[in-house]
Amino acid sequence: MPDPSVPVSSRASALDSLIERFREGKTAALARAVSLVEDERPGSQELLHAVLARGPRARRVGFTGPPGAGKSSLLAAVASVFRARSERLGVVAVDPTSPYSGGALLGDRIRMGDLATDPGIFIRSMASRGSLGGLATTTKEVLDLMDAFGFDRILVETVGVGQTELEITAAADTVVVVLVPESGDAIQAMKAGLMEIADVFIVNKADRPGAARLVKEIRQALHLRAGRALEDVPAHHGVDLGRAGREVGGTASSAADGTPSATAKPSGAPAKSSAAAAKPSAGEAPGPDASWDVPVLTTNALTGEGLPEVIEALDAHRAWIESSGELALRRRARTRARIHDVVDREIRRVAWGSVPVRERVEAGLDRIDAGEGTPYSVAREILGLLLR
Ligand SMILES: Nc1nc2c(ncn2[C@@H]2O[C@H](COP(=O)(O)OP(=O)(O)O)[C@@H](O)[C@H]2O)c(=O)[nH]1
Ligand SMILES: [Mg+2]
Repeated sequence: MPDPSVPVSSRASALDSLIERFREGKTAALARAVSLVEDERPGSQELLHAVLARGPRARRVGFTGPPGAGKSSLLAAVASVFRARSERLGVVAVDPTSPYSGGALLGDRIRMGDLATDPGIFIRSMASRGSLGGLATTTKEVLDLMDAFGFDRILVETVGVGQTELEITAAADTVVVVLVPESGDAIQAMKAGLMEIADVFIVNKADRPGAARLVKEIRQALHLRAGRALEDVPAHHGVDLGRAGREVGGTASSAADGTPSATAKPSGAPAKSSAAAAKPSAGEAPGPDASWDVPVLTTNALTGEGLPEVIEALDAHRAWIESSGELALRRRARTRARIHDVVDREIRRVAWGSVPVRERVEAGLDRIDAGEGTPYSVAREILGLLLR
């Protein structure tokens, strides 16, 4: 809602100068822009519109997995490698359980100490939406801001609690799922939907017992899934109905109540990249290399063991999504989901911010109490008012 105490003209000129400083690459302007978007303050949509026109460029890598798996440690290790390549990095940590503050990155000052003072890296931690998690639209908008600001790469950490974990596909081009021997077996990971979202699996804490067994289980589960998915794929590159249905289903369920359901595939989540799932759908030419074999790697984030293989896998996945057309598909799905999100958010704002609507709700409640209506009759009346 516009703040009536601030004259519109001065707000507009403040926004213009923010946009200008943002475009000049001033980090302070990025920080202000992020706050503006995060708090959904007046001007945030104009700001996003102004800076996003250029389209996405950054390489977005998401790390997800259970708390304590070593996501932050791995992210820090990976970040150091990319910094050594002179890449400019944006980092977003979404964790409802860790009280991140100021420059205290990712819950561990010591490991990230060097990075926290590096001007080539911009770090922001954000809250997830509600106790069930889920990436807030504003979080995805912050990633877009970082992209527009010109970072070469954006690293995102989300803690694996239900929807947040799966929704990382809506934010990242490459999804790294981090598990540890203690986090359970591959069947659990399969049930949690992790096989669908992982582009790279990492079994971290390889120094602990059970790492090799977990790697083997994950590989078996991936094969199982690829085999099963293959049965759904019609011959001769026909229409992949299974995939089309999933996409429509996910979108419909998120549009219906404004919140993605816990069971649905995250809205806009691109079809994932096992050999079978990457089969081209209707109208697409098969890419030069239409399949991606999800690597299952082991690391020790504390010693850096396995890190070169992780970097290699990230680079290989990048090359694959670019050459196969998968990146374009993922970006398109992401943009579609964003349009839905913004429309949903605006409809809610318009509906529940309207005084006549709120009055109708109260009047409707009185009628329901008097036995003269139901929530449905009142809702119909309100919709009639809004759509008039
Ligand atoms: N033994 C061992 N400990 C690790 C490893 N990676 C991370 N840790 C430790 O596990 C704990 C959780 O790590 P953190 O990166 O904060 O996990 P996150 O919650 O997934 O971000 C920290 O105490 C780390 O030092 C590893 O490879 N081996
Ligand atoms: Mg962490």
